[in-house]
Amino acid sequence: MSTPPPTALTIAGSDSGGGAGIQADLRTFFACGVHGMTAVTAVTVQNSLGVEGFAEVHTDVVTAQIRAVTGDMGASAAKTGMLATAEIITAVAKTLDEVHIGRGTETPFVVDPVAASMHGDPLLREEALEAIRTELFPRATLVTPNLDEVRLLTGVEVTDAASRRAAADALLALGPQWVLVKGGHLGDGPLCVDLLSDGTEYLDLEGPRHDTPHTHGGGDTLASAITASLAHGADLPTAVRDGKRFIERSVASAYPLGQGIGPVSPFWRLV
Ligand code: PXL
Repeated sequence: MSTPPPTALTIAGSDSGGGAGIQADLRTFFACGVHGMTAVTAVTVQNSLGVEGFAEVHTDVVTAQIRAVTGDMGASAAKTGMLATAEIITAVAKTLDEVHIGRGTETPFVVDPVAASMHGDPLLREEALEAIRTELFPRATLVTPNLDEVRLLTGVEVTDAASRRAAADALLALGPQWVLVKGGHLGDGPLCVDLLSDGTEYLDLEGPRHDTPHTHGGGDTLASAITASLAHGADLPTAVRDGKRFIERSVASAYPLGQGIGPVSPFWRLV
């Protein structure tokens, strides 16, 4: 017998193509030495060419999954991905309070506010944005929006360093402890700049931009790597730096698979 690794819970949707969503989270948790547990919120029908549709999981089943795993195995950290509807978001928020996960507890909670797939297919009903703002963000240790999600959530269009900072402040006003404004979708220069802030510190985190179309699951993999590092006990800025190193290598090792957008590879560490 061995000592159990730290545990991490992902509350997210299934990607039948295996590159994003729950599947990306589990690949990443595994590669980062964390035991992954899941509360599935929706089942998408998709491949590398796009999302054909999805079915939501009943809210009672979503919350029962969270209670079942946390009550028995405990969670060292948790994250959310695709939550699909306002009803699921409200039920998840209530249940996280009940099981003591999120801001004000000892268990860090990362919110990746997934709104659409890389192909632009919606993964969240429009009316659910308000539930993300009011129910999820105030409970989050960290939120990790990309620039499209920043615009949807705050109305701020990020085009430069000043608007990036304005976006961070607008997101912090919604109540998370930290925000990571991901700059990967901005421009095509050699660097991607993300801004990490808790309203006191504003840290520009630079990384190389890799010239690849195969970035399916990139956001999920970053948020999961950060969650895994938090599960190992890292402080928040350290976990974000760990996560960024992990996603850079995962993007550099991305592979073409199918006829569309291939997945990033969390397995770079194992080959
Ligand atoms: O990468 C965002 C994402 C999250 N969750 C699911 C997805 C996707 C993107 O396609 O399918 C289930």
